[in-house]
Amino acid sequence: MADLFLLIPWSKIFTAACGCFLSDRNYIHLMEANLDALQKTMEELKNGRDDLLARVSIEEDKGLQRLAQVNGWLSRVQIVESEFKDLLEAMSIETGRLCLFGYCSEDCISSYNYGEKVMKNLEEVKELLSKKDFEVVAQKIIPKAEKKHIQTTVGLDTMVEMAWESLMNDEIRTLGLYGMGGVGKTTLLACINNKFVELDSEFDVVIWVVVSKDLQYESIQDQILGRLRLDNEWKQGTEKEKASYIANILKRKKFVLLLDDLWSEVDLNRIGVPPPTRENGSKIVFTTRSKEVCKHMKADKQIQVDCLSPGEAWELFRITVGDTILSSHQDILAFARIIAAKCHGLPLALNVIGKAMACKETIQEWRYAVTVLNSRGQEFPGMEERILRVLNFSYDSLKNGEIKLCFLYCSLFPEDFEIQKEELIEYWICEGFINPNRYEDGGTNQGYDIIGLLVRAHLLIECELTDNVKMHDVIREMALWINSDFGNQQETICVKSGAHVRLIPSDINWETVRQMSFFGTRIEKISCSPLCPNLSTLLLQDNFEFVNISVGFFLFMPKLVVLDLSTNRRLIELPEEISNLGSLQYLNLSYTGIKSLPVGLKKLRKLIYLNLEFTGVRESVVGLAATLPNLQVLKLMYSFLCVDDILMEELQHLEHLKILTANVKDVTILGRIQGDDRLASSIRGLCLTDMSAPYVILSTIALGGLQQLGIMRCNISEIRIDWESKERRELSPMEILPSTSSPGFKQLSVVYITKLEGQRDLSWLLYAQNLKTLHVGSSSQIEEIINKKKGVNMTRKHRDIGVPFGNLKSLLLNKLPELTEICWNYRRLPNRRNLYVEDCPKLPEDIANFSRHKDE
Ligand SMILES: *[C@@H]1O[C@H](CO)[C@@H](O)[C@H](O)[C@H]1NC(C)=O
Ligand SMILES: *[C@@H]1O[C@H](CO)[C@@H](O)[C@H](O)[C@H]1NC(C)=O
Ligand SMILES: *[C@@H]1O[C@H](CO)[C@@H](O)[C@H](O)[C@H]1NC(C)=O
Ligand SMILES: *[C@@H]1O[C@H](CO)[C@@H](O)[C@H](O)[C@H]1NC(C)=O
Ligand SMILES: *[C@@H]1O[C@H](CO)[C@@H](O)[C@H](O)[C@H]1NC(C)=O
Ligand SMILES: *[C@@H]1O[C@H](CO)[C@@H](O)[C@H](O)[C@H]1NC(C)=O
Ligand SMILES: *[C@@H]1O[C@H](CO)[C@@H](O)[C@H](O)[C@H]1NC(C)=O
Ligand SMILES: CC(=O)N[C@H]1CO[C@H](CO)[C@@H](O)[C@@H]1O
Repeated sequence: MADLFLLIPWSKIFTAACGCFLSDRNYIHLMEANLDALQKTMEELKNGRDDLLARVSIEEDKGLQRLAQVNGWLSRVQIVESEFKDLLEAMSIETGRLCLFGYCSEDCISSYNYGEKVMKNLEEVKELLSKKDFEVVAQKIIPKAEKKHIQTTVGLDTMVEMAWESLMNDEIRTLGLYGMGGVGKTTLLACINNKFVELDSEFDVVIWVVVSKDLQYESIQDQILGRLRLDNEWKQGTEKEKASYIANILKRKKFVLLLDDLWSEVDLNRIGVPPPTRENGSKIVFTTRSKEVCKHMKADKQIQVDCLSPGEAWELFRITVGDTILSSHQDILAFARIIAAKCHGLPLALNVIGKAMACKETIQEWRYAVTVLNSRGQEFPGMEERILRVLNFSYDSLKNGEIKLCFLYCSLFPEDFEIQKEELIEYWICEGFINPNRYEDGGTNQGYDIIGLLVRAHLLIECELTDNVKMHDVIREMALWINSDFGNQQETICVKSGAHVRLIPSDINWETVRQMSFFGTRIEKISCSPLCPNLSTLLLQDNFEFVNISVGFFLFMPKLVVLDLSTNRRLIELPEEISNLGSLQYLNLSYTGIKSLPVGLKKLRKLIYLNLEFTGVRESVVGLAATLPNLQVLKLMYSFLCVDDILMEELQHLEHLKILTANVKDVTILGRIQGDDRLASSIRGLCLTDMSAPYVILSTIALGGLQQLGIMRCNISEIRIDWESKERRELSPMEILPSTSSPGFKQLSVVYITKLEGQRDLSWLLYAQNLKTLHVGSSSQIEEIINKKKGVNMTRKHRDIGVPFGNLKSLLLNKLPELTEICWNYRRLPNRRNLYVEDCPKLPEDIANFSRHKDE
């Protein structure tokens, strides 16, 4: 309303009001002028505030914290603005008065006061305006505490209060929380953590560390340093160096260290954590399943985390199942109470079983559940065992055998390990758990469907931020336990992970085992030749001391379908006997030291997945198509193998190839790949390497599935994006989604560019609307990432190309001596949380400064 009023010119109103007895025309003019000025200045102030807020938000996205001065200024602006609004509203009354009762003295006095207020407001606005140019708006801080996501705290509130009270007691420096798995210790710790966030306590920093069964000091140190330092330089340090970095920082701070899931004593000294003394007021809180550990850690106080009381347990179960189902029938309610009681107040079990029951709508299903839970009548000594039995019901509720196998398979990965969804699905396909037929585009929706199902059943946990899943450790134990109980006590899944495994243990029953995992151990070499008639999966990745596999090892594994040897950097060769693995379908050798492939590889005719990314393999693969005719997935990116005429021909002969990542050196080869519809559409990753050419054409249509693009050591003056040449071609029936008019690499999410010459800007990146990660480095001619003219031109042409880098999550720029600008509307970029700039001397100060801070 007030705004509408502004449309009527002041002068007219005042002329109509004319002769007030103070009818000092000067006064009226003055007031008129003041109001005019006030509106203009206020407008300026608002713009100033918006600009400042934008600046602040950029800094805050980088993890900096705004200065108190800035906050003060902003709240003053708010007050002044609301005064201004009042004045605007009063204006209609004032002018009304002037018009109707222009001669009444009272009204004139009120109008005089009004004028005075306008004056005052104007002065304040002016003053604020003069102070709007803050040189610095925010400063670097490490957040004191980071909020944790908590699902539900039913029944935990008193526990939290009790733990908090103890912790605030000066006499208590180390607090131990112990209790069985699944009882909610981690949630309790998370509640404590969040209390620090909410209360803005006097502690300098609250650090959360996941320890877990297989105690690894370096991992603990990495988590702590990741929290304490904004740079990355410490990453190269040895354990000792890291300890001294940690000690150096923490000795100056009043800290809280939250250690989740201790299985044995942790030597704080070795980590570098100074003992929390009374003077320093620092605190350590840890959770563990064992009371012993509390003693060893010399906790000043131990608190047992108990299961929920029957009332609380029911409450949690009720909420998890949902009232709609429970109230649908009196009997269901009764059964539900019985089932909830079976969970013995263990929150994990209540959650998991509750979820399993949430989709059961008939009385019959509920009755069946009760029967099953009752039938295993034997009593077990340990609570945990009983709980596992109960959780087993949830497993039992999984629809079919394949889904169960998919679930059990996840227990092969180490505790707390985040499993990439796509990776998991590849394993499942090879194991034959899910439909091996890929869609034309290489996708496998069935796999994602099952993952979704397991997540909803609380059997897998979706990781925050990443596209990964993991298992609660009790659920993982359950999976291992279920497995050990099958088929007359014969173990079919065998998991040996963790630092303590240095040799292949002798207690493995190779005869019966189907899935074997030595993921992340300290094994140095394998020198046995076991008979494994039923072994189908062998996971051997991430064993950083692993150097050699003996000749006999692969001799008797006739059913092996999955062999993962990736991330064994010291492994440089494979025995020829790998040729005996006649059933092998999946072989991951990425990140190994392997430089040449054994000749025997050519006998693996059933292979459908081969990964050589990041290896030193360089020999040509003549005869690949003839020897490995079933390959569906071939990953060669960042190896030394480049697509040349020979490899090109081989690739064209791989009839079933659906997913390819490759390196290309030669422009004409690149053109030929894009000209071959089938081959081009299989490309997921492409690295242009050592290429020298005046221009390169990349077609958004031919390379529609491109997810990762690398450019290394190239001299290319122009990268042209071709988005129309095939645009009107018939859509293949698999393209179910309606094609939108906007051109671009819809799938492209990662771009790495290093040593690229010949280009001043990378404006073509605008065609990667969904880019999440961009690293550009060591390129001497790049001046801008996105050039304004080109960018504006492009967004004008394709309206829906949208904000450049609208989805960017990580931007790393280094050694770009000529870089002056990232993007013209850089300030509007969302998600700049992970911006790293190093050695870009010409970048504007506010961006460069941030990286300078990080280097300190
Ligand atoms: C767990 O559930 C499976 C599947 O129904 C069943 O075969 C097995 O006997 C159960 N295990 C135990 C120990 O109850
Ligand atoms: C192959 O191994 C690498 C390194 O461990 C891993 O990142 C990748 O996801 C694996 N690929 C698949 C499909 O499992
Ligand atoms: C191997 O698996 C088959 C079929 O599942 C089974 O019949 C056989 O007993 C297993 N062999 C051993 C030694 O466990
Ligand atoms: C691996 O072991 C074989 C014999 O078992 C030996 O010939 C070979 O030199 C070893 N390789 C390495 C790298 O130790
Ligand atoms: C890049 O190629 C151009 C010619 O295409 C050449 O003049 C220039 O020297 C090359 N730059 C580098 C760094 O090799
Ligand atoms: C803008 O686009 C037009 C054609 O669409 C082109 O002729 C012109 O050169 C472009 N301008 C710039 C600066 O790229
Ligand atoms: C950047 O840092 C320099 C010196 O560290 C300082 O003088 C300058 O004011 C800073 N600029 C901004 C915009 O923060
Ligand atoms: C932050 C703090 O108070 N640090 C002190 C902890 O105690 C040691 C010695 O006990 C002092 O040197 C630190 O200054």
